[in-house]
Parts: sequence; structure tokens; C-alpha cells
Amino acid sequence: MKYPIIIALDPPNNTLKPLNWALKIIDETKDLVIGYKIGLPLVLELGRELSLVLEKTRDSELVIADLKLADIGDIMLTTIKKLAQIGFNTYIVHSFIGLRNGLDKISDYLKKTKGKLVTILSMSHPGSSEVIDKNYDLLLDITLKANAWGCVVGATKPELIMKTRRITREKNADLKIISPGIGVQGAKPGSAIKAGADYEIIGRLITRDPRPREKLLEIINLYQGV
Ligand code: BMP
Repeated sequence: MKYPIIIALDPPNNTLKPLNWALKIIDETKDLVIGYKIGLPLVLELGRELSLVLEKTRDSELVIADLKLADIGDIMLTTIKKLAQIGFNTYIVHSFIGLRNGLDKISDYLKKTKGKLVTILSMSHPGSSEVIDKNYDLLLDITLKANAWGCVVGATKPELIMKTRRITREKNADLKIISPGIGVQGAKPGSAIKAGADYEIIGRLITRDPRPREKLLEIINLYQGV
């Protein structure tokens, strides 16, 4: 059985063999999780070897490129096409870039190619309240108009997860909520799901454990009580 957990594959600093590190974690966990999230730390460590990691994640439902894109539509489109070629199927993009010649370009393309667009509504770190969270209503409006598949709302903000879920229900919008911030950043495993999120992103709590599979099974046990 697969659980609504997405493992963030951020390698520890100074890992001598980042490729082996990533492949081992995927091997140990892929029967239990819905997907993986890969960001700049692993992309920069691996370069072209990244495709070997993506071969291993091929059967996972969500293979997320977390480059937090925030560019003009044409350039994001070029980036996303390259990411799709190597095996990603989901792309995290900032919603503050806006729709026109921004999100609308990639939204149209992803709909045609069955890729998934995930925008950022609120981040898990405290600084998110300085600019991003103040514009939550606008960002949600842009996200819904872009017909995004999902959005990121930090697990550290259960009230915003609840608000997002309430609004999407009211508007009859099928928008998935993906929540990072579990474990090292303070939120408890299962707490975001309880607040209304669809998936929890968990990184270091699992990947820094000497026995990632056992740690994941421990976390899954906590989910049963949710
Ligand atoms: P960890 O569970 O180790 O804290 O990792 C969280 C992951 O989610 C990291 O890859 C980070 O880049 C990402 N993330 C986050 O922590 N907060 C956000 O608001 C958005 C993110 O993508």
C-alpha cells in the first residue's frame, strides 16, 4: 500500500556518493510512498546522472521537480519540457509571477501533456509571512485561474491548510494541497493531512535516519491514528 507521503530527496552536505544515497532511499521506500520531490541540491550534485534517479522513480505517481520556477512563461516552458524528457511529471512554480505570459503558458502545455502544475500559496518557514502569506488570497485566485493541479501550503500553517481546503470545497475546485514542514521544521507527521492536506512532503526526518525504511514505517504507524 502507498501512503500520501512524498519524500524530499535533498542529500546531506558533503555526501560522497549522492547517487548511491538517492538510489538506496528510493529502493527502500518506493513500495510505500506516492512519490519523490527533487530540488536543486540533488540536481546540482548529480548533473546528468540525475536521469539514473528518475529511471528508478519511473513507476511513482508523483515525481516532482522542485525548482520553484519564477520566470517568464516561455523560459519556464523550455525548462519544463527538458524536465519532462528526463522523467519528471510534476512541477512546482511560484504563483506570484501571475497568469499572463506566465502561468497560463505552462498551464496550457501541461494540460495537453498530462503534466501537473503545483503553485506555491504559503511556505513553511517563518519568513513566508513577510510577503507571501500577506498575498494569500491573490495567490489562491491566480492558482485557481491557472487550473493548477495542486498547491503548496506549509504543514507549519494548519490554519491556512484548513482555509485552503474550505475555499476549494466552496468553489468546487479540485486542487490538491501538498504540505512540507514535517519533522525537522516542527510539524508532526499526519498533522497536515488532519488539517485537510492531500500529501505530506517529508525529507530529513526520513533521509537522515540511518534506517530510512524503518523510520518511514514508524511515521506510517503514526498516520493510522490520524
Ligand atoms: P524537510 O522535511 O527535510 O524539512 O524538507 C522539506 C522539503 O520541502 C525541502 O526539500 C524544502 O525545499 C521543501 N519545502 C519546504 O520545506 N517548505 C516550503 O514551503 C516549500 C518547500 O518546497
